[in-house]
Order: sequence, then C-alpha cells, then structure tokens
Amino acid sequence: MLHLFQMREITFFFLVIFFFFYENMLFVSYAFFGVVQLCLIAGKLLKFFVLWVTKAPFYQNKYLSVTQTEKKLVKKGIANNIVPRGMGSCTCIGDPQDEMVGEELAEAKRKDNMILKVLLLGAGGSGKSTFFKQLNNTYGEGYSELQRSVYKIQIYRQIVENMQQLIIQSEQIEKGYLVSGSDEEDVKTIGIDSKEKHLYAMDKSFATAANYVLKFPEFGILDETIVKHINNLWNNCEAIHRIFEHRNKLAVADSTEYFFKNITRIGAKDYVPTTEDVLLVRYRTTGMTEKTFEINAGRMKVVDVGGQRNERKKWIHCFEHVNAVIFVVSLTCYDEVPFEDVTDLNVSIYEKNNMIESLDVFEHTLRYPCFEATPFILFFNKFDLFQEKIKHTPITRAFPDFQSDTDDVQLSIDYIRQKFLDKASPTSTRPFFTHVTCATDQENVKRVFNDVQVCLVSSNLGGADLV
Ligand SMILES: Nc1nc2c(ncn2[C@@H]2O[C@H](COP(=O)(O)OP(=O)(O)O)[C@@H](O)[C@H]2O)c(=O)[nH]1
Ligand SMILES: [Mg+2]
Repeated sequence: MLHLFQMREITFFFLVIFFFFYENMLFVSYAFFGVVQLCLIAGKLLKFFVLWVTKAPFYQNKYLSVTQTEKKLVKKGIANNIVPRGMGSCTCIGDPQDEMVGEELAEAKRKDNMILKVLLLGAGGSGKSTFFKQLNNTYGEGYSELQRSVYKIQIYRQIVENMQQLIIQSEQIEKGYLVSGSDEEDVKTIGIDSKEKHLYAMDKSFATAANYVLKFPEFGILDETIVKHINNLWNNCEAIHRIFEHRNKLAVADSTEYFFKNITRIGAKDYVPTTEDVLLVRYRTTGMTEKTFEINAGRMKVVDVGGQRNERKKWIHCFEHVNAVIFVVSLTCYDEVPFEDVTDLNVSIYEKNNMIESLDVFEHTLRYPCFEATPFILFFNKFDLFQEKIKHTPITRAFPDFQSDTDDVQLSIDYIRQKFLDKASPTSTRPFFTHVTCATDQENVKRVFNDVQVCLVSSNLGGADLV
C-alpha cells in the first residue's frame, strides 16, 4: 500500500508537524501545503479502500508485468514467447471505471500483439521457402524491383544447370550406361526399356547446342547465344523432352519447364524477374531466414530453414520457444528421388523415395523432447501438381500397399495424410492440424495462414481442444 504515497507527500507531512511545534516564520506557508497534502492522502486512502472492497480487476492487474491470461498461457507452456505491447512503459492511475474498460481493451491488444513463433520444417523441395516468399509477398513488404533482381542469377542457374543435367543423361543413355542390367530390371528402375534407348539419344544436329550449354559457366549471365541454343534444344529435341519426363529422379525442378518456356523474356538484357519468377525459382536454402508478419491483426514470426540432410542438423538451434511447427510435405514427391541420392537414372524409386524420406524426417522431428506439446500443422503441398501427376502415376510408387482407386485424388491424399498421422505416438496429446495447400497460389496461402493464425491464437488463449 505504501507505493500509493510518494516520498514527497510523506516528507511534507513531517515538516508541517515539525514547524507547528517550533512556530517559526514559515509556519503559515508550510501549514497550507500540509493541509493540501493531508487532503490528498485522505482521498487516496478512500480510493484504495473502495477499490479493495470492490476487488476491481484493474487494481489486481495493475502492478503485474503480465496479465492473468498471459500467465495462464505461460503456465500451460504454450505462450513462452508472448511479447505484450508497451511492456516496461510507465502507467498512471486514472478513473477506476475507465481503467477497467481500458484493461479489457489492453487485454485484447495484448492478445493481438502476441508473436507466435512458427517453424517451417520438412524435406528439401517440399515448398517451405515458397511459403515464406508468398507470405512476404502477401503480408510483408513484397518484392521491390531491386529485390527481384537479386533472384536473376538463381533463375539463370536453374535454367542452365537443369538443361546440362538433361543433356548429360541423354549422353549416358546413348553410351549404354543405363542398360547394364536385364531388360526387366531397367524397366523397373528407370522406366526406360533398353530397346527404346535410341529414343533418348540426341540427334547429331544438336551437338553444337549441347556442347555450348555444357561449357556455359556456372554463374554465367544469359545472352543471345545461350538463349538460342536452349530454345533450340527445348523446342526441337525430342530426347530432351523424354528425359525431362524422368525429372523426378534427376532433381530437375517442375518449374524448370516454366523457365524454359520463358527463356526469351528471361534472356533479354533488361530482364527483371516477376513475382511469379521469384516464387517458382528453385533455390536450395542454406541457413535460416526469419521474419514477422502481421496476419489477422496478430503477429507471426515465421522461420524458414534448409531442408536438405546436412541443413537439417542446423534446425536444432531454432527449436526453443516455438508455438507451432508447420511441417511441409510435397504431395508429388511419392515418385521422386531425394536430391542427395540423385546420381543418374539408374536409381530405384522403390529404394530412394522422397515421400518415405519425408515420413522419416517427420517421425524424427516429432521425437524432439522440446516439441513434446507443440502443435504440428501438416501442409500437404503442391496440390496443383499432384492433381496432374495422379492421373498417370499412382501413389503405389511410395506405398505399394495402397489398394484403392489409384487415380482418385481425395483417396490418395487421405492415405498419405493417415501415413503421417500414424507416426504420432498413440499416447501423445499433441495437437495436429492438416491442410492441403498450394504455395504458389496467393489466395490459398492467405486462407491457410489465416486459419493457422486463428487456430493457434484461439487454442493458445482458450485452451480449446485441437483436432
Ligand atoms: N506448382 C507448384 N510448385 C511449388 C509449390 N510449392 C513449391 N513449389 C516449387 O517447388 C520448388 C521447391 O520449393 P522450395 O520452396 O524451394 O522448397 P524447400 O526446399 O522446402 O524450401 C520451387 O521451384 C517452388 O516453386 C506448389 O504448391 N505448386
Ligand atoms: Mg528452402
């Protein structure tokens, strides 16, 4: 209670008493100040009494550094990262009723200003960085012309490297490198019948173009000549297209087709990447990037990390104080070979499968003790590409036990989803959410992250049961 009275007031009070007894010249003036101070003290005593009797919530929270709601969250271990606005700023006592209303408003503001820390995890190529870029595009400052220009070199690299990869594979098939096993074995592992290998060999007329592309420097800038040769190979060479059909085993990104088709625009001297180019470029993330976005009037700090095997070792450092893990799964990776296992078309999709690797990474991630009670949000991503792929390639490539109608989109997704959910311990109370997503579709990302924000805020604050 003493903190209601300031030292100044107490000092004046004793001075008045002192001069009253010694009747010196300053008695009148000090007596005046003393009376005023006594009135103020009496007023404060009365106010203190009234507030105490009515147990006004304002008073109870007034001297706490966090609110009761925030205390509850911290106790539950789900809001250790709450940063209320104005923490540490000074406050003053006003009208109790105003303060009570103000407290409710402040509480709402504090909830709004919580920063939820969310980690984007998942195998390499699942779409983590694309989500991050899309969030920056939608809720961040977007990409200025200068920032988009930074991606130019990565776009050039993806085009040249992927074309080089296609040419190298064609040469290897031609040399007979891929037909060492029996015919049956070849069909099973690479999907190419050795009797058809001539279809994968490039015509001699493409030799100049192929040699030029193969010798192109790693960080070279596209010019008219390279654009002409790549255009020629992509538009006229059947073998290149046939090998491109096997890109799932070559770590050749799906978006490469888009870049090949747009190479004339990209090869122009005044080329500035569009936002679409930025979203589609495949660039292996190293290290981690984080940014806070305003979503649904709340704030979410999103952390993007590298997904390749060597990069995953670095994740451990970001595991502290996380409100949710968004685990991204590429729906289309069920017939893809992990980047680290790509050597040539000989690799068997049944032995090295990106979907199985993704399941392993998921299981491994769930086991980290610091994630024991952390909500997991599963994004089954690349729905646009999945819809196309499922028409000709069933998910039995990863899950031979899948018996259902093989080109049924919904059944296939349900099966994949269940495979991931089965990895959770049956005794675990950890909440899981799942979403089918398309990271390149801005509207879809907006909707999904709005849901994520609402779900996390309401479940964190209200302690609601999560599905
Ligand atoms: N079509 C399509 N492409 C996607 C989608 N999500 C990611 N990609 C592409 O997949 C590639 C790998 O994505 P990236 O975000 O770099 O994967 P990360 O390794 O998990 O960060 C990039 O070329 C993206 O443009 C999607 O939903 N649809
Ligand atoms: Mg990445």
